[in-house]
Amino acid sequence: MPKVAKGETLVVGLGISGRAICRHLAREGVPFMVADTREAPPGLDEFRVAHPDVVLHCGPLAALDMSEAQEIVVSPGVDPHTPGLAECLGRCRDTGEPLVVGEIALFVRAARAPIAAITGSNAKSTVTSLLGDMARAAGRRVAVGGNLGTPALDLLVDVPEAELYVLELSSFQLETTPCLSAETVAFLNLSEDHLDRHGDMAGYRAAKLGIFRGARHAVVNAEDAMTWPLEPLPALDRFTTLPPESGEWGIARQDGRDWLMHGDTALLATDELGLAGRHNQANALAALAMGHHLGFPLETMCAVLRRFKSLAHRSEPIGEIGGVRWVNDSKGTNVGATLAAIAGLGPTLPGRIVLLAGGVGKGADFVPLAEPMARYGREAIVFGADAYKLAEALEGSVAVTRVDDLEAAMQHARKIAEPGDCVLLSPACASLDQFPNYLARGEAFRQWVQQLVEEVGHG
Ligand code: UMA
Ligand code: ADP
Repeated sequence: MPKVAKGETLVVGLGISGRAICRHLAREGVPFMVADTREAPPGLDEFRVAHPDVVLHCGPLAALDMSEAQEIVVSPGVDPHTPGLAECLGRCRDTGEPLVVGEIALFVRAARAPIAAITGSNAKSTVTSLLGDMARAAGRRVAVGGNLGTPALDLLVDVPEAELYVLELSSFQLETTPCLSAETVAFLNLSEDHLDRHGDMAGYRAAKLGIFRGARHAVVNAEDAMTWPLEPLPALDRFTTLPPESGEWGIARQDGRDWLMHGDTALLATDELGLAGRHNQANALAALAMGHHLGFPLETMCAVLRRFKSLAHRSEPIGEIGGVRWVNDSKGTNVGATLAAIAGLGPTLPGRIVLLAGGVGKGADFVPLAEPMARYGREAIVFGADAYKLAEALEGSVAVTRVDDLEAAMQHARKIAEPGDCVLLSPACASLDQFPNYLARGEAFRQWVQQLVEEVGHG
């Protein structure tokens, strides 16, 4: 049986974070070997060039003897309960720390600047990017990454003089972080996702609650008790889309306009925000609360909120044709995200929503979409692997049309949408039955709409 040599660290996974972990260990002079459950992991060639002398084990982890490993650092896509690893889960190193950890545990050990960390089922990337921009505008040397893109460990060398790290963290990353010790954290919302990995909502929430370990300040969603910490923290802020109670960050109506508020203080009228929809107003409040704790001036943060446009594929306006707005929310890959997009955009429209949804539903229950679609929807056009499940959940609440694919859905939407309406691609599903990923799905939508805009423009 192949064996991890005594005193060596084992890196599990050769994806984006696995390769970043290898680079970090090499920089630190820590001896390590690598295992990947796949016979031909994607980063193989790059790995061989970068670490020609490092041993690589491909195949089942249970076929590797880990009994003398110094530490085991797992990639987020690998379930620590996998046979082989599971047996190591209860074990500790001689430092008292758990034997099995993830990339973020190594990052916490090495980072020399405060960490601001963001988790939640949805809106993580938006809030992470907003806070990163606010930090930059406030003159801080900031490094932004994590689940969002650049692996956290690479930030240590990419931005060597960083004064602040802003990290988007997934439940997978938090599950293997014994103590994050962040200066400020946000737990934005919790809705069904990744249940195949975490088993149930309780397991999924427990992983995300890891963000609070050692935190000095936290921002939670006043309307979602699942985001609240189980233990008291040194300081806590709450955001809500309702009028705020004292000290809360919320939204209130004054002089006929809605305002982002901190307690009684009006900060910015919501119609001045670069981002669309009520859900993004909540995201703006979460970023403001974190930035305020970090000492960024409110005026500076509001200036960022005025100019910050949506990230691509997140409630992203693509074009307007004959008074109909076309919005790309391809990143809406679960029911919670699509609910937020419908309920967020619905009240801001003169017309109604034509929803394009479908793909791989990951076993989710689509019934929660029925009520907001009854309130704001004109029609749901469903496609892809789980079209019939979506149709079943929505029929009776809103008109439903089943088509084969996204292109047929767009063609039908073009026929039935009325001026003032919004055609919203927010699939509530993964894209993998018909596209390589959500980006490709969003790009297909964008190209089709842009072509149509040109055709109409040219008469
Ligand atoms: N895998 C194996 N065997 C292995 C290692 C990986 O089968 O030994 C599989 C995993 O099951 C998974 C895939 O390979 O299907 C990728 O897993 P990984 O751990 O190698 O992933 P990385 O390439 O390191 O990318 C990870 C994050 N991916 C996951 O958490 C699955 C990326 O988030 C993140 O950007 C990157 O680290 C840098 O931090 C992506 C993601 O989908 C965007 N995240 C999930 C989400 O946002 O919902 C959590
Ligand atoms: P994440 O990184 O958590 O996936 P993103 O910022 O990429 O988050 O947004 C993903 C999707 O989440 C968007 O397409 C949108 O539909 C949805 N979303 C945005 N804001 C919210 C919110 N406040 N609550 C719930 N869903 C949201």
